Amino acid sequence: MADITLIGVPLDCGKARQGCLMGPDAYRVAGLQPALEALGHSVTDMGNLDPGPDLPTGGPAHLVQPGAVAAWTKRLAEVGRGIEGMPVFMGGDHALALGSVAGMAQRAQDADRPFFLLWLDAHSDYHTPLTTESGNLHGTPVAYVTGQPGFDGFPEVTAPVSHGNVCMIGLRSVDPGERDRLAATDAVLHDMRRIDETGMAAPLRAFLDLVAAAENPMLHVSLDVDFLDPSIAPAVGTTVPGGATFREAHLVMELLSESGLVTSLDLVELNPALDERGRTARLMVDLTASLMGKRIFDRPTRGYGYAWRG
Ligand code: B3U
Ligand code: MN
Ligand code: MN
Repeated sequence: MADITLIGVPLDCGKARQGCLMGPDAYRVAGLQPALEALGHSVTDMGNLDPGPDLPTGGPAHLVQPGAVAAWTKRLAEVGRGIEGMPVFMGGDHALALGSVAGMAQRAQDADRPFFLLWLDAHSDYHTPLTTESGNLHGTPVAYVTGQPGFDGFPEVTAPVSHGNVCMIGLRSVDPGERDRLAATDAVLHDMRRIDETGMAAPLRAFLDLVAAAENPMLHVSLDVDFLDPSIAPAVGTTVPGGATFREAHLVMELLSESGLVTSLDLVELNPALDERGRTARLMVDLTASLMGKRIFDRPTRGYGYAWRG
């Protein structure tokens, strides 16, 4: 069983539309802590973080609140680096991943462990402040944590994630400014076209095999609500049709759980103001429970090649 720390991140500065600051409380109201405790985990809620004052930043004038995002990045990277056990970053928009992923990658480097990143999202979030058209920094975390230039005034990335250790699943909205730079890397990219052909299990298992082959790896999962189809998860500002179905999403979580490889998690982009009677928040709680071991029936790890290492 895992020692889980819930970290409230009411970060809402990664884009113009407000509402994600209510995300942490929506997860609390939807019963995230008791759902994980019912699975036998020990769970501590450390409450909501405060980023402190904005940092001085540079970059193009159309960036949305870069000083606030930089302050959150610094705070979250410090918290992630220092945390024991398994953190769950309850967002907040996806700009929180600049800090959560940087912090977890630093923790991995401190412990001399290889670090892997699974990005479950409709978007590739590979803009830099120099390429983003919207100016929304929630579209930039993967570029930041892999050490791309252009993040003036942001904390230096001292443990950059290598592209070959990044896997994205669910892609269906990638801007031209991201696509060519991303395609030139060795990141593993699965768009929904690929998922239509193969289903979720094969590409995810292939990535988990890669992770499992590493020596004592750490795996961070960043789950954007818009990975899911908007028909099951309406509470997000950037809905894109054609996302993961209810069963596909649970399968991803169950395979991740069986792998025993996941060491940290982001839950991002939930906007409770757009939800329908809390159903998206509840679905995200259910998916997190699947990731943390909830099963219909137990399946032995036989055939998957992994053992639980929690
Ligand atoms: N790529 C677009 C849209 C976007 C990225 N991430 C989200 N939306 N959630 C942009 O604004 O960077
Ligand atoms: Mn995202
Ligand atoms: Mn997204």
